[in-house]
Amino acid sequence: MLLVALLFPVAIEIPYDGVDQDGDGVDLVDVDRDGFVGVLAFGPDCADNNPDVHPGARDVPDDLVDADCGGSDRRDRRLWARRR
Ligand SMILES: [Ca+2]
Ligand SMILES: [Ca+2]
Ligand SMILES: [Ca+2]
Repeated sequence: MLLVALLFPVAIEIPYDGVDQDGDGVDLVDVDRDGFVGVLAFGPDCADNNPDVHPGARDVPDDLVDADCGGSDRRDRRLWARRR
């Protein structure tokens, strides 16, 4: 297998460039493989390097991470009401 790997090196796939470098038939547009295409390929995944972040993911309030790609981190209204 090592000889085969040396004779036919697998090309490194460059995501979002519209070119299928590794010959699997498609350009790589879901780098973290969470099932959502990255925004750089006009998909909905706002963090295509983090499988925990995608539309529909649970957005933990006030952790400064927009986990559901809703545009901003969720705020815990009860917590903010208490602080006032
Ligand atoms: Ca590519
Ligand atoms: Ca993704
Ligand atoms: Ca993601």
